[in-house]
Amino acid sequence: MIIGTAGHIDHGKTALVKALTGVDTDRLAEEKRRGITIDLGYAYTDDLGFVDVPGHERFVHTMLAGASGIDTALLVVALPEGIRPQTREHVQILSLLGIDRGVVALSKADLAGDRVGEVSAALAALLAGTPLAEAPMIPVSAMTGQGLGDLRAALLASAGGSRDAGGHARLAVDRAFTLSGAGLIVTGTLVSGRIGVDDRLVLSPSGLEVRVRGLHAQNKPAETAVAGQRVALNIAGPRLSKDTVTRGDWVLHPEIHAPTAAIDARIALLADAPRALRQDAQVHLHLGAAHVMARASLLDRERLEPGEAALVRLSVAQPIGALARDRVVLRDSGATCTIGGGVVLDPFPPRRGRRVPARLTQLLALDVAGAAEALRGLLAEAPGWTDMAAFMRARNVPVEQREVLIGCASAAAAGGLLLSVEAFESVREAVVAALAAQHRAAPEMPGLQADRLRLAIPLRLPVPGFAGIVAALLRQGAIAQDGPWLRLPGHRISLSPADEKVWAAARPLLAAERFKPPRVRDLAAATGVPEAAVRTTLKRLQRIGHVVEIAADHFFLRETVAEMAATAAEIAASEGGLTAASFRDRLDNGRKVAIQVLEFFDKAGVTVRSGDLRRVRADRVGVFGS
Ligand SMILES: Nc1nc2c(ncn2[C@@H]2O[C@H](COP(=O)(O)OP(=O)(O)O)[C@@H](O)[C@H]2O)c(=O)[nH]1
Ligand SMILES: [Mg+2]
Repeated sequence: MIIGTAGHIDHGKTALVKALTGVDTDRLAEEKRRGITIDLGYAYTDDLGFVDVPGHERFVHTMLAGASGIDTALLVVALPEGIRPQTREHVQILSLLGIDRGVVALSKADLAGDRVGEVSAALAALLAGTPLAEAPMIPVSAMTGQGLGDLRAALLASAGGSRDAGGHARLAVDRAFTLSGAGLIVTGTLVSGRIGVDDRLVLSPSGLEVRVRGLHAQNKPAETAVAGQRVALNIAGPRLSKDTVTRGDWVLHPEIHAPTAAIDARIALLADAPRALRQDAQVHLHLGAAHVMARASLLDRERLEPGEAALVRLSVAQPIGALARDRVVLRDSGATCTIGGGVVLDPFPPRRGRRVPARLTQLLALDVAGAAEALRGLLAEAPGWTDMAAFMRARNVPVEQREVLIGCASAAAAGGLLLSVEAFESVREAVVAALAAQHRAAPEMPGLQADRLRLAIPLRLPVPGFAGIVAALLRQGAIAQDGPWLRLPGHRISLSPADEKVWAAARPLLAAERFKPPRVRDLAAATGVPEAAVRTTLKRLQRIGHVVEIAADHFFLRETVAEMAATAAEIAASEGGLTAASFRDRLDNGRKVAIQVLEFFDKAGVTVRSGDLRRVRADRVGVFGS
């Protein structure tokens, strides 16, 4: 259990942590000299772990880095002073971070024990409606020891459920230092998963590789650490040094290393925020232990008034690590006050169409805690599909848990997409309808190639996704495939009566002099069919594989082209290469036609020419069939 202190400066936070643990967390010389906490301090007993934060208004960003990793808050309010500005601001921050467990210490009871009623009434009003509304209030004195036993008991009682140990490991770094003899140490809260000695992880957003040489969990040496613990990792890696790690970095599993420059979030503006949030306002964004400048673009309105909530795109100049359900806190551009915050809905949002109604509906569907529920809700909205890798990464779902999740959401997975059963069904219907229409319009054609088919259906699916769905439909037997052609299982190629007539007349003529067949003009003359009609018919016959146009208006039977390719291969094998002369001699078709055929073979990749000699590619020689 990690307890974070909160409250105005000088209200006795550090003194209470010391009274409870014996540890003085004000360890910096400057902290000693000025008598204030400047950086995060850490103290542990056997059963409690404390993150002590500064109360000074100038160090609220540090308080935020510490508070983002805690489970339980110890809100300290000095009885002589009562509620002060950072009492309010820290309460707001705890509330925005969703921290719903905590204890209020009414400190310095030795100085103003008679103010308990008054201060606790004011606090009850401040906390009303926040997640800490029910927190117990205990008068204490670090000086006399009054109430410390009760305080400790209340803190232990407020310990809650553990965090998500199922996801990939993700540690929010709040400190990095070197220790002589050990090397680089990073500390932070493990917000999900587990980390073990020898694990290979990534420092994010920099992407540097990290190997875990050793670790401490809750200040004790350990083999593994689990979500919810404060962890110190001794890490090593090429190019890794104290200067390459900063507060706000993540140490995480490579699978969830995906720095992002844009985050779609649900943001609430505090009721007492000084002003409305305008379109594209600059804000300080706090996420995990990170703190960066961001631009806030309102997605569903032009202005966000205090007390209201909106969908907001937060854009940052340098990509940061963020996942769905991460809490964010916003402070004003001058970093003088906390103005609001909320929860990340989509850490990998699309670049385009951020404000279209369908997109906003999707974002609302994602605004639930459970991954399966979010997936089901998302797929229930148009277009009914989403990218599987991005969804699973955003929700930190490891591969071995995906099948169950997909099942719980009643979704289908194909080609890297997740689809609702209805969406899959409507793609199937659209594919079948498009093929049926194609077969009706062009009965002489074998069907449609995959990309034409993809563009022929109303859903705009990405190429690999559509390929996956096609594969599934082929497995189901809903469609069939011939080479690159997709068709309905029952489709048989048929020529129109007019084409049938031309083909019947032309075919024997093409076969009679197969290596030097008549050209389109000669066929027209011989059959009495207009030249243009002969040409279109032959082009159609070429598409379905009956003939091949070797040169303009010069069609050969497909099986003849296959035969000529085999002949070329034979010559090349027996003579150690293929010349135009030997090819012409074998086919007896004259030098001009022989060369045209060879040049066609060059283009088709059947032959490769160097000077006067060609070689035949064994892997291509059969492309025209047998
Ligand atoms: N009389 C009295 N003084 C206290 C008590 N707790 C803290 N102080 C004093 O209040 C001042 C601020 O305490 P500190 O713990 O540094 O406050 P923080 O800024 O909230 O961490 C110090 O001078 C402490 O000695 C207490 O219970 N009784
Ligand atoms: Mg302090």
